[in-house]
Amino acid sequence: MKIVFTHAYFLEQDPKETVIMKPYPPLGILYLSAWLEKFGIENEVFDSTFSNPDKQRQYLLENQPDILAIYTNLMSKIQVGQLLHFIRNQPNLAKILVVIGGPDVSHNIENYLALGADIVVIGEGEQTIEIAQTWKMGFIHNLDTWTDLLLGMMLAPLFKQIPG
Ligand code: B12
Repeated sequence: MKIVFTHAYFLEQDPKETVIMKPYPPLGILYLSAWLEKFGIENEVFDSTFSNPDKQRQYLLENQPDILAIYTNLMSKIQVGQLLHFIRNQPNLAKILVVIGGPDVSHNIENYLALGADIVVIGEGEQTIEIAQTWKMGFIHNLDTWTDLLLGMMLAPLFKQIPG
């Protein structure tokens, strides 16, 4: 199960910040990555800050994650939309489960779902990312019924014990 965390803030697209030059680490996805690692669940972080959209897309085509977990805020939402559009129009990325989180989702749930996100997470994402993994492993079949969600919440902690 390949899980990749990313965002869509590119320093090269932020002329102000290239002058100030105090870019910051994407804390939200780093917390989630550390959370999964704590339970032996391997994952990668593609930090887009010092990269560009083409390199990010090439990385996805080469690495083919099972789950792509994306941070979005009002500053990067356009680039996130473009990334989603790219993924949903790439036949060989069709099987990716896209999970979106961060401060901008709570006000734009329908938009992110319409852009092709599978799961939109409001608030802290630690538990949801575990459930997403349980789902992708095929132990629950969908997430639109309460019973499945409850099952996912019960099963997810079990999978923390199973390394890798
Ligand atoms: C610290 C902070 C900053 C720091 C940097 C934070 C960082 N390193 O990530 C600095 C000062 C650099 C900053 C800058 C800006 N910020 Co600011 N910032 C905050 C603040 C106060 C705390 C965020 C934080 O670090 N939390 C700790 C981390 C661990 O939590 P988190 O990021 O929320 O992540 C958790 C969840 O969101 C979720 N999650 C996050 N990502 C993902 C991804 C997935 C897939 C999933 C499932 C879950 C998930 O799970 C995470 C772990 O529990 C928030 C307000 C708040 N209380 O949240 C505003 C806030 C996020 N910032 C905001 C804004 C507007 C900005 C600026 C655009 C301001 C500006 N005009 O320049 C810039 C954006 C710069 C940019 N390039 O993106 C807004 C965002 C609003 C929106 N709709 O997007 C907020 C909400 C403040 C507000 N109320 O307006 N910010």
